[in-house]
Amino acid sequence: MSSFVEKLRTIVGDKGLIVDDQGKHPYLTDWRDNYLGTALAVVRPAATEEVAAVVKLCAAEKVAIVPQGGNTGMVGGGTPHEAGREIVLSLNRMNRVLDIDVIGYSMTVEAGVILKTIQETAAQHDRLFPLSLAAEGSCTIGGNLSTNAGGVQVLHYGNARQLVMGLEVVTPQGEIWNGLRALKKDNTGYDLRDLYLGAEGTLGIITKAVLKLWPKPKDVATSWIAVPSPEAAVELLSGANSASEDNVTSCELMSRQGVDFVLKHITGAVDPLAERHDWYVLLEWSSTRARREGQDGLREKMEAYLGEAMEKDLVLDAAIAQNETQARAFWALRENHTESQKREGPSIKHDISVSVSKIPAFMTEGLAAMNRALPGCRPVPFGHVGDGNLHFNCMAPAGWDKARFMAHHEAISGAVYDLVVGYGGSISAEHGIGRLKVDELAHYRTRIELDTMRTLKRALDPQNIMNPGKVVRV
Ligand code: FAD
Ligand code: 2HG
Ligand code: ZN
Repeated sequence: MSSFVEKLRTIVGDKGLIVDDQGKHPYLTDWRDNYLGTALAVVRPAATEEVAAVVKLCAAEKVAIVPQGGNTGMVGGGTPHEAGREIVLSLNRMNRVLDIDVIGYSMTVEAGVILKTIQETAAQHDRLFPLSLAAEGSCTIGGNLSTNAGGVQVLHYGNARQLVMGLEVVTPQGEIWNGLRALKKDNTGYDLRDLYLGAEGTLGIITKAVLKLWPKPKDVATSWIAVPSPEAAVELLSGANSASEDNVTSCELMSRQGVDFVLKHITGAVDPLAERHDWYVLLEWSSTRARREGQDGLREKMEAYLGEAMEKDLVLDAAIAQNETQARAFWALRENHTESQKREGPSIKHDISVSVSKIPAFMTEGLAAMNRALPGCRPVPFGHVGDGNLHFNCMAPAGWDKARFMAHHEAISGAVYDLVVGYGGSISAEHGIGRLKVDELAHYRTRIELDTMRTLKRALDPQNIMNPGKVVRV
């Protein structure tokens, strides 16, 4: 065993070190099975001081560090390279909720706490932590903050960046920055916190966070709606904002193709509507005001609104959940999109955004561009239409293997991204850059943007040991 690994063992103990191939394997590959890397060791510190000591050792020995949380990322940011002197630093043992301040609406947690645990802890105290995504049972808050994750409630509460007040970070030199402030206002110089949020582990390691909490909703209405087109979906959402008295918390668009994959691959999934339709919207309104006896609640208001929308031909058919079980079943149809596409076969993902009102035009042009790039491919556009964020995914023609499909990757993604940029949009709305989109970032961001990013990276991490080769090359 090398002396480097033995020094790691002195810091984190046997419990915090994985060196055998079988044990390391799950940490060396990504959720999408796109990458398989190597690492000298997987290191699992139990406390911030241990993280700092590991980073100091790596800095002295010039070993690179790949931080990892739940390893659910979509762009390979948490996976080590195929060759090189790297360790994976997993935060999964740092999984304690440290404090909940019910009066001050905040919670302090370690970086490795699973998102679902945070949601449940908040709920037990009659509070809400609104970050919500299909990977919530396995992703960690450190990963969420490092990717500035989005999810299904961004249009109301904002993305991860908006849900955090303070951070503790271990710098690439192994120093501990304690920025665990529960302050709503703090204009004391440059915002260091914002620098680390969304940095994908390239500038430092997030070890703790102070999160913002909200009042827990007391009245929720959820509907599964067939709409004639993406244009109708956008119009429906626009009207819903006032009809709901600004209580729209989710608005997700899906195509028939995506729903068909869920029905095919996910046991227990059921189409709530009798007839097939081309497009669907999952709309959710929620309010902190409880339903009152004898008064209309959100469900009745939503029913009235959808009735009016039907008369305007914005809605073809709809089902409103009558209880939580039904609402969960609607959500399962949406949340299982990613899993069912993985089971269906190879896919190329495009996590793009344009302004909400441009979604319909983008959809028409984008679908045509994809089909031109590879006739016979199976587009699966879906996602957070209320944020202008589509998962403009492209599945391989039926029966194709990954290698055959990937030969068309550049043509397909180039066509989609060129169009996105023409619309003033973004080539990564919520999943980040990781390793997958490093070249695309270099191509689509301006020289001054790239220079500024590189200047920051070089200043904070002059040895380039913090997740090198991810986000931006220096
Ligand atoms: P990891 O995958 O472990 O890491 C992600 C990145 O963060 C890597 O670059 C890693 O190096 C870095 N990192 C991790 N922890 C730290 C830390 N403590 N300090 C510094 N850097 C760190 N994403 C969305 O935005 N919206 C969605 O709706 C969504 N839905 C998903 C659904 C499914 C089924 C799956 C599989 C993924 C989905 N994702 C979604 C992507 C993914 O869940 C998010 O990116 C999530 O935030 C990653 O968290 P993680 O703990 O798994 O991070
Ligand atoms: C979602 O919104 C995730 O479900 C994953 O961001 C999207 O599978 C995808 O492309
Ligand atoms: Zn998403």
